[in-house]
Amino acid sequence: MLKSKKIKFLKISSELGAGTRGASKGFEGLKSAAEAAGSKLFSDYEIISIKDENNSLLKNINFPSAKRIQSIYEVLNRVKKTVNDEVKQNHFPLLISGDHSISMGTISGIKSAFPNKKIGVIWIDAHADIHTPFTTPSGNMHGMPIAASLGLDNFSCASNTPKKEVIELWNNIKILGGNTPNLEPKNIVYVGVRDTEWEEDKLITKLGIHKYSVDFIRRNRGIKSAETILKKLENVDLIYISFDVDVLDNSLSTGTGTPVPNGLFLNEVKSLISELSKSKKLCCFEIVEINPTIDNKGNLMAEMGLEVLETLIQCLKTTS
Ligand SMILES: [Mn+2]
Repeated sequence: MLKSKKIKFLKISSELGAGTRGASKGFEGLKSAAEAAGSKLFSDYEIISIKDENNSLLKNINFPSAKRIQSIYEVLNRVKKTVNDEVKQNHFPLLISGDHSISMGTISGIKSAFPNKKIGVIWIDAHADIHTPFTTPSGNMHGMPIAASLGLDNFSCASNTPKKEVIELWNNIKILGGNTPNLEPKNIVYVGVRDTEWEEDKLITKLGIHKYSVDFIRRNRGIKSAETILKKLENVDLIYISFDVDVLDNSLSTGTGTPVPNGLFLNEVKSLISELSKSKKLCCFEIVEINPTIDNKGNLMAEMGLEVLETLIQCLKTTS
């Protein structure tokens, strides 16, 4: 990113896409971690809050194959609009979101601001999040943002029959950023993905999405890994990094809904993200899935997240 850009925090406490409750407290967790560490992170930048619809959690689930899709759609529209406005003003939106379903709005916002630009996505996550309402075993929409951004249904692996209303809303989400899908498969890079389901594996193989394992990042370190990843994205115009804290090893990712063993260590993530952030194409960053309410090691997960954000901002400020 260029250091001339103004960083703006976007706070989104929506947790409707997750199966475990509590990701809405991610921002508060980070704030407490910052206070405890004497970090001025949250006083140095403007924070824009986006209204959530978490009160819909009190209502019944009408659509098991895409839980809370109506309320999520409302939040996604707000996220899209705010991200669109910020990137258009040449600001750098740094989203602190609840669950990962929000990234459907984030990517749509970038696309609607720059309809003719090619967007690249670096998806740093233990999960591939390429389910659809037709394939999901859980119905949790935080497992669907990549499929939505690609405009896919994955009918050939379908095992659910979503209701008409769900299909309509899903189709709207797929084109939230404009009339064409937000992303092309070749412009997505998965980092640290290690917990997928067969419906996802089939699609990833069919589409030939680039994948870099934990071992690859460990062997190549930050600089070489970042170089390889950015080379894959050399034809895109803009890059968005989506960082799900569950990419970290489960010894560190204590406060997140879906922890997975054999993940990255903190220094590996920090060094990768600091190298990636040197790209002038980087236009937006998002951190998701911090859930302090289930953290059995105090506020460790948020402390890890804070360190990553501090490192990122340090690099953003110095990249010219
Ligand atoms: Mn994940």
